[in-house]
This record gives sequence, structure tokens and C-alpha cells, in this order.
Amino acid sequence: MTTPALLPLSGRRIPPLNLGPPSFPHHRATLRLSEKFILLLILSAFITLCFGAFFFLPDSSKHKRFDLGLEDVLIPHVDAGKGAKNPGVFLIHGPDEHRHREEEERLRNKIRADHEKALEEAKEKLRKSREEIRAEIQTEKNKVVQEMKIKENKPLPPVPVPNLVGISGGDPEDNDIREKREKIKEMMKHAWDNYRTYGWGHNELRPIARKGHSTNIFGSSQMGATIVDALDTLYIMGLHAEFLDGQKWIEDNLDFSVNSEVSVFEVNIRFIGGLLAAYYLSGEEIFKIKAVQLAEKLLPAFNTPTGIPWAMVNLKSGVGRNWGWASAGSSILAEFGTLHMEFVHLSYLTGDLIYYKKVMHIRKLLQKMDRPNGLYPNYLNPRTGRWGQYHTSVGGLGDSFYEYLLKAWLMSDKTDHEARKMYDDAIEAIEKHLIKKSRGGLIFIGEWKNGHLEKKMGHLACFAGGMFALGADGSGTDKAGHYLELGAEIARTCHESYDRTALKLGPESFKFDGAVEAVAVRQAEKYYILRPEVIETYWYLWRFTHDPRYRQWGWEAALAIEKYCRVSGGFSGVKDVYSSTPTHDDVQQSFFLAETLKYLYLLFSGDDLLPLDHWVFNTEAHPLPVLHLANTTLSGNPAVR
Ligand code: DMJ
Repeated sequence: MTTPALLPLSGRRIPPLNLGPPSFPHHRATLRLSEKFILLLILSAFITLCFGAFFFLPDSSKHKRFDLGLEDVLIPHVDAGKGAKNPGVFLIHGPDEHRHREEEERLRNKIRADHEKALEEAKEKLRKSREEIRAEIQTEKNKVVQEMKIKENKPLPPVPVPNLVGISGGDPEDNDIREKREKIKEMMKHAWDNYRTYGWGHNELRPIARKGHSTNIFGSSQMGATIVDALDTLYIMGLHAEFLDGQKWIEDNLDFSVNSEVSVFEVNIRFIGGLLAAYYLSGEEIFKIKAVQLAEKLLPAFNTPTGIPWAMVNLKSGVGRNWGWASAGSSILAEFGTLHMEFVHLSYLTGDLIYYKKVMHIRKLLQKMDRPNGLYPNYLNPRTGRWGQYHTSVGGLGDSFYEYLLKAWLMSDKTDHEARKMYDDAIEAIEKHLIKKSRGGLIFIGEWKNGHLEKKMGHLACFAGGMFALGADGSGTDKAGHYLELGAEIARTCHESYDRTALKLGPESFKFDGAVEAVAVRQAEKYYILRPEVIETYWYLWRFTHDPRYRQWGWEAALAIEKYCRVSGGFSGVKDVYSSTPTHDDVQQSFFLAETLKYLYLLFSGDDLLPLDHWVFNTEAHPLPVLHLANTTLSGNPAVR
């Protein structure tokens, strides 16, 4: 789901991130000291008030009953004298009256002494110079930062490491294929090296302006999105020096205590997914620790009346909200429905079920809802729990929700039958209402809008070819072949969308309308921003069929990217794939390194590299291991408390 990535940056610009110690504890420390002053003043005022009240208010303490001795009596105060306003007040007589007076005196003295002490302390503070006060504040800040660091780096409980098969290798025997794989690796190095030189620490790179770039999905901070997203690709390509460089940046700089509003979905798939994959591949604890720290920061997004998370959350304040453009204040299906894989792994690694419970709650809620024609609308209001606009798509806004149902089943070692059933039911409804054949014989996936089908397919929806192929096994004996074929048909249609352009790169979205087939019509749909979905589908189809056409199509795409998107400062998207003289958009998307180049590399590698019965790729192409929980669901597993 990437619509948010395409939205312009909001006009609000926040000054660049201070990469010093986290700002959250500073703020708290500053408040603490100023709070002390305020409290001190309030306390003094309060003590003065009590002191005065003690002498001038009616003696209400006399209402109090003391333990009565024999002589003790409680009698109405009828002799209060003329003008007595309170004839109903009782006085205590007898020996206890004396004790009471002594007690009063003692209290009065104590109050006086406390009052004087507080005033002295206040005067003392006020006598201090600005520098002394500043130094004190700094000391307190440092203390809090230290405490936070100790807390944040607390070791996580050990859990059994999943079976990590095929994290390297895949060397092709064929010379030609080996050369192609080497070429993809060289492209990765070009993208990385330029980001390293011109955009280091920024979220993305502007390869033509040769500077950092970001969008609103990453918030206002430099969180090194490209570094985190690229790590596992670097690792599997054997670019270890680059990997270590990225790891060092993460250790020293990646800080989530920032006043920044980020997309929960994007941060989950790119950062948490990227960090978890880097952890599993390299075994470096730091990645796991960072993933958990970030996940904790996302949890407040779930504080909605329904438990359906907000689209965005401020990492510091925890305040969440939804995209202004989303129908009826809704959250987006592909956003709140694309958390499951990462959150299950977080619970597995931390032993804390909170993450698992959050995503299972979403699933349960969705299961209870009515679905028009069996379809899931893309919009759901997190306050009311009602659907927004009836718009269903397998492209943007819907896509990875379906993907994660299938992958939840695969990742659970095929034990999460509930997820599989939801996937099967959803796909059946999609096939019935959204998948059509064009006049020219191309199978496409349209979009359902308020009761009618739009014959338009987005580049994003092209991932579904791979999904159908991946889900074929497990869909029932009579259907496995059908879904593999359907996947192949989608791959063919998407290849056509590339082949019918001047640059041999696919447009953002294409139509099937009369004579128009697999071609973009509106100018605003003609761009290509280095997206991976078509190549992703080629790779899955290659793995399941070994039909050489997929390698051939993948190579065509790689050559087109090399020819039209490569610039001396990295790789850039193009604005019109139908124009033979491309104009660049000057953005090197982080998913180009995470996904496009990774899928290309895998396409020209042997199947022993990240085999699909041991690894499941999240929607940002970050591989996560299958959790072999011996037929026990996560919540019932002893590894998880
Ligand atoms: C990626 O961030 C993910 O694949 C997401 O699910 C949808 N699209 C972009 C890349 O196009």
C-alpha cells in the first residue's frame, strides 16, 4: 500500500533532527526542575494558608472525638458568649483538653518550621546563578538519559532460534546467469554508494540534486530509511563492508525518541521488517533491540475505540490520527492489515504477547464484520468500527492485507488455518467480482467502487501474480493448478504493461477500455518510480515453474532500469514511460534497494538462497523465518510467556 508515499509532503517543515542524546529525556528533565520551583512556590503558599487557617478559621478540630475517659463528656457549646455564631459546636472538656492543646501547639511548631525551611530552600535556589541552574539541569538530564539507555538496552529473553536455512549462497552454475547476477549486485552498489556519499542518514536520496530526501511517511526526522531497508539485500549479496557500515550507523544514530509523526504501516514494513530480517540474517542483537524499541513506540497507535490503529502516530507523544484524504476518517485496510508478520515475530522474540494480541484483535474484528459481496472495503473507521467508502482493490489501499493473510499461514508453518481460510474466502470473492479477461485476452484485476467495476489495474496490483502462485499450494487439490495459472496470467498482463511503453518500464496504472489494453491513459498515471511488484511476481513464478521467460522478462526490466533510471548519482524514477526521452523524478526510493534489486538478484540466484519453505518475505521483501512451533499457536507456545 503506497498511496501515502505519493502524497506531497505536508507544508510543515520541522528543523533537522539533532542526533545527540534523545530529546525525550531532556524535555522531561527540564520540566522536572522547573516543576520543582513551581511546586515549591505552591507549597509555600499552601503552608502560609494552612498556617493562617490554623489561627483564624473556626476550630473545627474540636469536632473530633477523642477516646473518651470516664470524665470525658461532650457537651453543646452553649456558653460561647454573645455573638457566638455556632451554638451547635461542641467543646471537649476534661484532661484530654490539655493533651489536645499540647498537640495543637506541637503541630503549629512543626508547620512553622516546615514553612521556614521551604522558604529557605526557595531563597537558596533563587540565589543560584543561571549557570549553576543550567548545570543542575544538565546533570539531571544526563541522569535521565543514562537511566533510559540502561532501560532501553535491557537484554531480551533468549528464545529458540528458528531454523535459518540458506542465508547465503545461491551461486548460479550457468555463466550467463552468474554475470547477470553480478550486474544486479553492481547496480545495488551504485545505489548504495551514492546514497552513502550524498544522502547518508537521510531517509532517501535525490540522485540528481545529490542530496537527502524524505516524504511524510517517515515523519520529520532523518531515520536512515534507506539504510534499514537495504541491510538484508546487502547481506545476501555479500556486500559485508557496506552492511557493517549500515549497522554502525544504526548503532550510533537510529533513535526513535523523536517528535515525529510517522506512518505506522510504512515504519512497520520498512523499519521493523528490515531490522528483524537483518537480525535473523546476521544474528546481531542490536537489530532486534532497535526493532523492539520502535515497536513499543508504535503501540499507542492502537489506542482507538475499536483497537484498529491510526494510520499515523507521533513517536514521542503517542498521539495518533488518520490521513486527511481517507474516506470518513477511516484507517486503511492495507495499512492496519499489514502488521501481522512483524508483530508475531516481535512477540516471539520478546516473549511478550502484546504484539500478537494487537494483530489478532484486528483479525477478530474483521471476521465479525459484514462484507459486501464477500469483499473487504479498503476503509474502516477506527472510532465507529464501520466501513467507509465501498472501494475494494488488490492494488493500493488493499493489496498487502490479502498478502499477509496468506503469509500468516505460511509463517506459522501452515498451522494458522484461520488466516488461510480468510485468504481463500477473500480471493474467491475477488476472483468472482474483480478479475476479468480483456477483449484481447489479458486477465486483469479491476477495482470495485460502489457497486461497479473500474477496468483499471495498478502497478501495485501486479504483486498478486506472485501471491496467487505462492498460495496455490494449500488451496485444495482441484485449485492449486488454477491459482498457479492465474498467477502466470497476471504476470503476462503486467509484462504487457511494460512491453507496450517506450521505455519498457511499466506505468503506475493502466486501463482496459475498448481498444485500450494495459496502457495508461491519464498523464498522471504514466510514471514509474522504481517499483518492484512486477519483478516480484516474475521471481515467484520463476521459483514455482522455472519457466525461463520469467528470467528473460526480469532481465528486460533490469536493462530498462539501467538504461533509463540510472544517473551518475544513483537511480531515479521517470515521469513518463511512454516518452523515449525520460524526465527523472529525482528520487531513489528506499524500496528500490529493499525490494526491486533484491528480487532481481534472487531471480538470477539458485533456489537454495532463501528457500520459500523456510522464509516468508514481508511486503517490503524482508525475509522472516518460518516459525516451526510444533503445531502450537504462538500464544500457546512455551517460548512465549
Ligand atoms: C512497498 O513499500 C511495499 O511493497 C508496499 O507493500 C507497497 N509498495 C511499495 C513499493 O511499491
